[in-house]
Amino acid sequence: PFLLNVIAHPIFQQGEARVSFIENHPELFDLRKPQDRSTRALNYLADVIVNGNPEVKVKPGAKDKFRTPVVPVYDKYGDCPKGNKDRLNELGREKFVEWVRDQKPILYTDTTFRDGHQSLLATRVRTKDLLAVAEGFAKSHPELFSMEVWGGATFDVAMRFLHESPWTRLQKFREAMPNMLLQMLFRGSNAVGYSAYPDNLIEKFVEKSWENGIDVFRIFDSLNWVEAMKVSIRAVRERTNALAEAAICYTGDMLAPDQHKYTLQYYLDMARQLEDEGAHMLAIKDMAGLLKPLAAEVLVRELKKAVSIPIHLHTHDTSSIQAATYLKAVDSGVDVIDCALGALSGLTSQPNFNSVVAMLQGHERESSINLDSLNAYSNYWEDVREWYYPFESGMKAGSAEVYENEIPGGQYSNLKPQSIALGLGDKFETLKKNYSTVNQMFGDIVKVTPSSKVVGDMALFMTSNNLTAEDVIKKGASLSFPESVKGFFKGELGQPYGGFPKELQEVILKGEEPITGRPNEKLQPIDFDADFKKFEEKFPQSEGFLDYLSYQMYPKVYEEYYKAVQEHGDVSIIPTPAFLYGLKENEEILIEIDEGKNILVRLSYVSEPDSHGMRTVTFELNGQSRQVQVRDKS
Ligand code: 3PY
Ligand code: ZN
Repeated sequence: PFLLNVIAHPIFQQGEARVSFIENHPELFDLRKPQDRSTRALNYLADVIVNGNPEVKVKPGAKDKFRTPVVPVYDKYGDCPKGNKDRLNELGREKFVEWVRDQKPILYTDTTFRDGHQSLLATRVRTKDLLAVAEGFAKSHPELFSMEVWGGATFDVAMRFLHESPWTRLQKFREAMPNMLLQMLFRGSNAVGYSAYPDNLIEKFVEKSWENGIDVFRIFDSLNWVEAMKVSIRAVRERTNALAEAAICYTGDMLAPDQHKYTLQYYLDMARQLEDEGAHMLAIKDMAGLLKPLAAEVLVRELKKAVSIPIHLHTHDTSSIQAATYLKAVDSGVDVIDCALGALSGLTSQPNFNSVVAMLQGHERESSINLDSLNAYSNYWEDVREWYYPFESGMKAGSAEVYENEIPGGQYSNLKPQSIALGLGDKFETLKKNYSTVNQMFGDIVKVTPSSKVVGDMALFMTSNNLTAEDVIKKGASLSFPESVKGFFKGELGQPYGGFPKELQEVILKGEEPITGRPNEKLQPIDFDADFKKFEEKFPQSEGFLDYLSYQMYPKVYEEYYKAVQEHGDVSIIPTPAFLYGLKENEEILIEIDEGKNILVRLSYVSEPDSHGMRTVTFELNGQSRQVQVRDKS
């Protein structure tokens, strides 16, 4: 096959093949046959046509008319205007951070590519749909502080549900947006996962994320435990030229008269510690949207006095009043705010970028942002969002209940499908109440991934077993608690502020001793050379070291992803409606199987199952008939 690859190559056919030709064309060593890509794409499509996409839990054909999203026009061949990535390169980190702090106009981070769809569409938006507007957006909005594009749940969802490489996604963003600061959400000692990893893996992950495109690392700890954030902050400072933006997670209501735990003083102390640890910027991470306007006014004003690094505010609009929070924060001197483009904003996502820009027109800190252009991009997302309708949370209006249940925006959109999958669909109200009960049982903790998952798992457990808080203590000895809950009380996510509630801890651990130090400390450092070699033996067709890091984060998910890629090739090339819903008879799509190389696929006919349960799916591929046999699993 290698020789065939060489002979078939256009340059070889032009008679220009020399020794260096082979060296310069590593793709020749891709010994899979060239037609494999289209064959595998057809196999995948045939399977979805016959059996549906297993992730899409709606009736086939429930909705089969979609508008075609329009990508706003931009100059594809024109130069890319300079942005803050260029500024960071020119000024270096210290001077760049001063520049941010000294800016009077408010700066924006666009979260559409990460938190926006994580919080509204269960993180399901595919690279193809993001990439379609990446370059145009970067060319039209170089004035933004940053684009949040990676990390959080995007890493595992890309592999788990979309069968895409998160690393390839990042590399493509980097290429499409060379002028923009690309930002990621980093869960400190949990990286992009749900458990603690060895320190040297955290360091390696930071290094490789930077090498592949990340400029701003927003680092948090799910219990606000600064001790657990130090390794990541140091790794960003010492191994990269990126910015370490350390976050304080905001919870509860700072101004409530009965708030004695998460007080203004608590946040100021934490912010000072993070600055002392070397953070270049400070984030206020209001993951559930609990920071009310009056609290924001005080918090930002006092933080500005307490630290000298710029302050970046992140919130979720679950209550629907967070634009007011931004107005107060802007008045109090916040440096950067996070918004999502109109059509992917609001509710459990960020406040509406377009409307916030309009809100600040005439304000002394107004930035010049082209609102018409933002609206055009929002219209693109309005149409794309329709494709993903099975992943909508069902929430239709803002809710003040969030002040009670404190469910983070990114988790809310997942909790509903999770509860439906467990047969608890009609108990969603009880589940939300239990979420808040569990928080009190756990001693009122910070709830953000992964600690929020522990609270969610316990709430699901209590809801499905009809347990009250008293039942848990009384019947605890005979209950088999979720693994994540046991791990949490063992100290595997670190130490919560104020410690664990002792009685519940004893009930849950059933005599096992918890740890009190950093969980990562106990983990053996990885011998990368030896371990990577083993990985390559196990996964000979992997994409190398970056895939190895994915495997380290999520061994099982990676293994499944690897199998899927072996079977169906790169499914990220398939247009989203076909990826999710297959094709209807006579429907035609264009698939770019290689750069600039398209195939035209039309579904002709699906046969009835034969006596072995196999159906024949007949396509036309570039006008030629192709048949695929698929087992009907129904
Ligand atoms: C994540 O960690 O995925 C989050 O979005 C937390 O807010
Ligand atoms: Zn968020």
